[in-house]
Amino acid sequence: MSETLLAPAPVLTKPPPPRDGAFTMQDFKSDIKPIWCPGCGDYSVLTALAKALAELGRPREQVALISGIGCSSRLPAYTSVYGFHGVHGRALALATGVKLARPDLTVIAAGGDGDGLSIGGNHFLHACRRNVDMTYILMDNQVYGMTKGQASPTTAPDWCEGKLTPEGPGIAPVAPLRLALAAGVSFFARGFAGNPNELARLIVAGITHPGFAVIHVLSPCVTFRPEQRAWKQAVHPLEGAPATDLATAMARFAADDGFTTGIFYACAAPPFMPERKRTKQASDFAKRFLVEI
Ligand SMILES: Cc1ncc(C[n+]2csc(CCOP(=O)(O)OP(=O)(O)O)c2C)c(N)n1
Ligand code: SF4
Ligand SMILES: [Mg+2]
Repeated sequence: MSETLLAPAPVLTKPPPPRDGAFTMQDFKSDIKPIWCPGCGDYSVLTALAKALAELGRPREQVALISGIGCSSRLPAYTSVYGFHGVHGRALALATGVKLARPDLTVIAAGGDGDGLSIGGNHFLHACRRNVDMTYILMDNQVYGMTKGQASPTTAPDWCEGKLTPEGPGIAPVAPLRLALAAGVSFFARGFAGNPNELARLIVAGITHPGFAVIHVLSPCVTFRPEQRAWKQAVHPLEGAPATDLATAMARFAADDGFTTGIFYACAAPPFMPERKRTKQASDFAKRFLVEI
């Protein structure tokens, strides 16, 4: 990885897609070759996202993809939409700012379980209750992949392979669904990287939902959690239409084994979008940072 980091920035040569409204998945992928480990679930998340964007048919300059830090947070570099590879745990804070400043954009945040539920857990709670109209792709591999395999908030208490927790973390994992429902989320779906077509459908549903939509993706880390290859056999579809009331959604959580995929909850709640009067220009703000010498 270090060699790649030291390499000169690649020149983006990809021509813009035709403007006739017909996009393909390839139009939303960049020319940069992902450096994820072979077999990493994140490849399929990229494919599902590109497929979803092609289906939605929004020109790539009208979409912003914001991430934090982690293997999963490399996602923006591999797409052709506007991207911001931000600071660890701050994807949602950054995405909120982008959406409030540019409500015309389709704003998507993406990142890992460590990024979104550990250092960024506070932002996750407040994004759920604030209900800004954006979509969060939470790529969960139950480990800190990028920093070589430490336990994350979603790691099972008895996982003993992490060097920092040789006897296992020993505490109950965070359940993103329960956390999101308790914090007031208005849309929650779970997908599996190994089912990119279903995942693309869930991402489209999340983007078209008016409000904050969480797409919780089971995305295996084949390097530090090779046993997650068995997730393919464990996932199963949710039965029934999305719950529209909290009690039904909570009951679904109670019956959930963590491998159910589909839309758990979608309720109508007004998205947060303060009325803004643009009395100041960007240049007025820039003047405040001028240093006279
Ligand atoms: C402020 C700060 N603290 C810690 C780190 C080190 N760090 C980088 S990525 C990461 C965790 C990544 O885990 P996750 O978000 O689950 O992403 P994954 O690599 O598993 O996709 C950590 C702790 C950092 N970059 N910045
Ligand atoms: S370390 Fe894990 S999460 Fe990171 S690229 Fe490799 S397989 Fe994917
Ligand atoms: Mg992770």
